[in-house]
Amino acid sequence: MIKKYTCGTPINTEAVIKTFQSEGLGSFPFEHTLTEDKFSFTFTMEPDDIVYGLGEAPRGINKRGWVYESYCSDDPFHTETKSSLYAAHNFILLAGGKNIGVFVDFPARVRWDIGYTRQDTCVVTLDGTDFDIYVITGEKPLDIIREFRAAIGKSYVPPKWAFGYQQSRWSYHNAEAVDSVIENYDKAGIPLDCVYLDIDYMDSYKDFTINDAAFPDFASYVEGKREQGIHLIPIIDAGVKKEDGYGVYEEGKAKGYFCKKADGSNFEAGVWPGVCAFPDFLDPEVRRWFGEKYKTLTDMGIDGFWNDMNEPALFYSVDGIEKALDKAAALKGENLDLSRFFNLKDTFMGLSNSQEDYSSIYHNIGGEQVNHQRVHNLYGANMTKAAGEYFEREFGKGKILMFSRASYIGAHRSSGIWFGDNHSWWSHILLNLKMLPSANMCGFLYCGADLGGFNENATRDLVLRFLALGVFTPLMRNHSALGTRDQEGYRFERPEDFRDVIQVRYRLIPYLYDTFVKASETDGMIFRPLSLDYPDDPVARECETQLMLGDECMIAPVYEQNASGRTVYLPEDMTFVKLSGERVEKQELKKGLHYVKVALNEVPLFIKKGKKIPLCKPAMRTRDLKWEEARG
Ligand code: MIG
Repeated sequence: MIKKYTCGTPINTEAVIKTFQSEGLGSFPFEHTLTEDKFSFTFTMEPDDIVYGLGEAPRGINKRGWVYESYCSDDPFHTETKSSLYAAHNFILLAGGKNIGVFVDFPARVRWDIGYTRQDTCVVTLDGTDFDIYVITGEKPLDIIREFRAAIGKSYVPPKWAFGYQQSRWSYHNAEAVDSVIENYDKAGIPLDCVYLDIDYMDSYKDFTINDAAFPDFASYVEGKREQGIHLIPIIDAGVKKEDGYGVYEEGKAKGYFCKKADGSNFEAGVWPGVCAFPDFLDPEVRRWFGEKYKTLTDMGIDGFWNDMNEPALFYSVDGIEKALDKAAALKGENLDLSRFFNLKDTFMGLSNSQEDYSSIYHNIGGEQVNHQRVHNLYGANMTKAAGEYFEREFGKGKILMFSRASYIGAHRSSGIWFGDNHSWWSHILLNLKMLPSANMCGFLYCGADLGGFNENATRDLVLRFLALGVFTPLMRNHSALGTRDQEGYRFERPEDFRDVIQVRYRLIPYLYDTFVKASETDGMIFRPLSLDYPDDPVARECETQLMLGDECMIAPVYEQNASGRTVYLPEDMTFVKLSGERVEKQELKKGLHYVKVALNEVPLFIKKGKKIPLCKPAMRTRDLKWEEARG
């Protein structure tokens, strides 16, 4: 059962699509405090209770013992002491003595102290007093999740080819670079469906333009790749370059479509293109306008996009850098003591993504000027909705691949997400794994991390182990940052090991696709923590390195350097299957702890008794898969 509690006049986030009757705070079931500018509520947790949720967020599947913040953040260091990542997914589920779900539908900052200040207490604090909170009760945790998901609407389903293997890098600078990726993958016999175009495909980083020198006759180039069975996926950034004569900027400016400052002038900040203006995605008219801009690229045959920098990420604001430069100029010739030096340094270090800048932005919501901080967590979600709404109008559902960096619940209906700038760290294999069920609870089914890791240099074994987890994630994309070691599968010795792992993905695509569609249609989860399926099993309850997948199986990737296998816990008797290329090795294992060996070119999978997984023959492209061949 879902009960909705309303306070003040909440901004309509469009997260919930079912209608519920609002109740006042009088009957709100948690202890709470309402001040002039904050609302907080508290509940206690029994020692054995588990708190799930928060979607894309740091730390474990069980969120207890840390403090999180819903505040979409462009932060490329996903260490365990962080509180926020790029998304704001305000759903938590307390499971144990009591089962209760809470969705805080409020697009400003929310702080979740889940046993950080006091181990047995959860305190949720909203930076504002206009909100809806949905409290969901049900017999089992999975019932609560399903009911919540039914309220927020069906998850986005991408085209089938989006389940193929995808290769990205910042950047494949020109057509030759892209061609060489495809050729090398083909030569190594490694399947591939998509190649990504990072910011350098654009002319001076201007959205919806092409660098013609790098990609001459882009439309026929795209068509040629498509004949080879390859989809090119360009990036779109939130900021629009301020440049006279650039159509998107000129139009946006003339129509007043950009975010403003208090004085009514456009808010301007530097991102990749230099000084940019920022479309006011909170305004439906602007969404419609910006969404239609994607047509420039779909007209050229593009059918997939990734939306970036939409927290929004700001390197500096024009006002901020001016102040900083004045400060520096005033100090010229001075003898800088420590405090003045550090103050100056902090001024420059603090230019990016500054709170002061976010506070200076205004949106037009139904004719009212609304400060950005009140709606911060909707900005990227609404950029993505702008495109999603256009795609659906123009092409119908499920034709265009799209995923976003920033997101809020509700965007799961039009798009997927990726987990942003992770590192080529062993620990990030597990971070990736832990976010999967949490994202699923919040409606985001099409998701994945940068396989092999984005920042810093990857190693061959790390990429292989990362990919062996990625075989199961709906988005299976290898991506890495500018200046880091090349990590395409063919770059390392024995590329056939990469072929073996990626072919397993293609063998599983019919199964993974069906599992995905079923989860979307039934408001279910593709990935579940073991604790949800085996709540009475004390070992399963604490397992954070394995996941249940669909109704049939369990995954347990190897996540440690130099390990030739791992310890795995079987909550019931299962068949241990090692998949490698077309090879399948099976072993029956009993419930309990086992050490299993897994070579670098093998993908481990555990199948429940009486269940079957269909496999088809691998192919170089998803379009060449014989789906009907898939048999148990
Ligand atoms: O400031 O476009 O998360 O995937 O390669 C970095 C360059 C901007 C951040 C994205 C990343 C992408 C990169 N972008």
